[in-house]
Amino acid sequence: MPKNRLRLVGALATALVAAGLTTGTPAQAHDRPATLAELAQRHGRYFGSATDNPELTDTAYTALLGSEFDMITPGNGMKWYATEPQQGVFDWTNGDEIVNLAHKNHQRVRAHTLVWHSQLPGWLTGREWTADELRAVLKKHIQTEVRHYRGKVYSWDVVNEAFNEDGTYRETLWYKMLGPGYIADALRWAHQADPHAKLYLNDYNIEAVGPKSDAYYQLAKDLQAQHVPLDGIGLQAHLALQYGYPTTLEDNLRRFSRLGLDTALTEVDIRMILPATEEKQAQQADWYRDLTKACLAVRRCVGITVWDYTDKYSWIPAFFPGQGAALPWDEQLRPKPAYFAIRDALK
Ligand code: 9MR
Repeated sequence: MPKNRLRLVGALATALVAAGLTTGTPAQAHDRPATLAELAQRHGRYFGSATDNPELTDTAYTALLGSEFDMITPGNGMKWYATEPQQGVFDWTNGDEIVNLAHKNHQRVRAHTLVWHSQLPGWLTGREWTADELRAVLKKHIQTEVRHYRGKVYSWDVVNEAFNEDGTYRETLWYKMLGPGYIADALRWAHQADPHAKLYLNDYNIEAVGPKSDAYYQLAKDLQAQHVPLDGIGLQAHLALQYGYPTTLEDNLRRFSRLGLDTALTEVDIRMILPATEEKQAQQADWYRDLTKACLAVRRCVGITVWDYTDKYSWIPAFFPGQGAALPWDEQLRPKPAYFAIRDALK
């Protein structure tokens, strides 16, 4: 290129940079809208998303996952079937992939989940155990997994979905063989393996005050009285427009706060019967706004996680045929009214 042409190109580049018109200039970085994570951080909260390993090849998806959120939950990668597929043989591939990605993006991890009745490997459910055998299997699983992720995750959902709707204990393999004490044992074992991880009990349909959330309230008090390490209660918040908004959510969060416990909305989605009309999307947006405000109103509600962020990867359509559109971004990764309502509430 002749010298004067070069000079002209140089001058043009300087002018563009001064006008903030090239990508990556400070002016433009300043103008980009704050992410949900940044908005939540102004309140001392996080805003998270679940994700799952098969989705991580979708680069448009991972771009938003890596930028908009500051907390990540593996939707499946840390569950028992994935992490201990044969007895005593541990596989960290899926969990590690998500933890490494999160850390690369400066995100923390809500780890999920150690003790559950679902997604257990065949070797565990396919035979009978004595109580002593089962207790040893459970302890080894918890301690090996928690030790593996020690120092790498913010929290653990130690026990998931332990109660029935009426507040009685769910008759899981664990409860039937070990009695209700399996919950305290699990918390103690997890605490030994990583004394810094926040330990949670996590369940759905406990957003409102009612028999099921009452059961957690009572259990939390009992565990505290026995000095069992418990840091928080996770309210999954898989809501559905057709069942109504849990109007006592804020009161419910507050009563757990008063026990000195953290709370979090851990698996938020708000499904609807399809088609997703404008009216239903507007109502959904109101609910997202309201639940965000409820968390912000209660000091110990530490953050909100959506159960993946886009309808493209939602679990809902497969589990509730004819329902869906539950998340703040649509299947094309375009933000929906719900996304703008969350921003609103965080501003
Ligand atoms: O998102 C998970 C989905 O991919 C699995 O197929 C499903 C199997 O039960 O589990 C989903 O996650 C669940 C979570 O682990 C616990 N709370 C309910 C969630 C939705 O089912």
